[in-house]
Amino acid sequence: MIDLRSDTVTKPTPEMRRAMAEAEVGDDVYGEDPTVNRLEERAAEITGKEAALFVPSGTMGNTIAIKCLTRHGQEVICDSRGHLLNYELSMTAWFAGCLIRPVDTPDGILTWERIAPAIRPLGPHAADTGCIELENTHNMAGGTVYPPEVLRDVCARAHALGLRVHLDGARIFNAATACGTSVRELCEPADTVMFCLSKALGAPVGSMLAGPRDLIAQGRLYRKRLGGGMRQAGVLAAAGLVALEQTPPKLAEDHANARLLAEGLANLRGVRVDPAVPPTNIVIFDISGTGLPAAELSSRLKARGVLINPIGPSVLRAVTHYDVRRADCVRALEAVAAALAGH
Ligand code: TLP
Repeated sequence: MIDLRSDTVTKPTPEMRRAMAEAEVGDDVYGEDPTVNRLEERAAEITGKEAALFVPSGTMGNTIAIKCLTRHGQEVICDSRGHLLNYELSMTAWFAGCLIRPVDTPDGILTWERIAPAIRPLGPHAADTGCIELENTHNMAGGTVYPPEVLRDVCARAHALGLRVHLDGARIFNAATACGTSVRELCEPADTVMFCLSKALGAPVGSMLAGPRDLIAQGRLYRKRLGGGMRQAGVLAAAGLVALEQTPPKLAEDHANARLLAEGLANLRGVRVDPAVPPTNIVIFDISGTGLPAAELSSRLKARGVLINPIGPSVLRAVTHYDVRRADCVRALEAVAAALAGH
């Protein structure tokens, strides 16, 4: 099977498995797992923040960040296609007691011009804005990337109003690769950042939440409340450390493979790719011009050995990662062309 459903499907590399087997461990709830501690220090260093916290998932990282940055009853500004709003089972409401104020964008990029009208002061008819959330890269907009100057501008203007910014950087290493800059530069303007070890970086489990020391200490307690106290988690952190050192240089290849897929798809009649040139590893394509439902194409592809998920009635998402190579993408394109034949 050529699995393009997500970059979450990667299997740990032999180096990761070796590091996991040999990891030095302790009870992390007591702060005594040396491998987790090393991973947290490394994540803080890479993002340029005071401290970091190892969490089981990106969802838990975002959930804890929003809880730390808001008060019950506030609003969180977020792009309307954001992961926080659409794929985290309403955790912002469930755990932080906040409502998401969605903002439409053509490309997933929240500029200040788009954010400003959504900011609300507390009043008899409105809840106030608690924080702003940005997603970089933006998953459902097609792996789009914030220009670094937009990130800096949004955060500076938010801070001037006393508002803090959380960055959902699940794929921040992809963003840094696409911009030719460091992860640190992209994280610097935001107050907190979550990034995933288990997406494009290829570790089997885990995400990091980084930010100011006092906020991360508070986040550690929320992690425990959510059932995320992981004890001898060094076996997982060890794979994360390997992922951090070894995978970032390979991401450009995933991006080139995504471009190859996008160009091939755009050449098929009735298929539209959004955006036309995906900047990172996510290819969103619309097949409404073929008349075939996305779910039907997905099942036809499965029968041909290719997994691609529908994300709407006529839209599918293909994600490249280190377990699919260029030749696999060429085969996947052939499968799509064959599955669409006659449509
Ligand atoms: N994204 C998954 C699915 O949930 C859609 C995927 O296959 O892409 N932020 C962003 C931007 C994400 O893309 C994801 C996962 C998360 C947060 C949540 O991470 P996990 O799955 O570890 O909770």
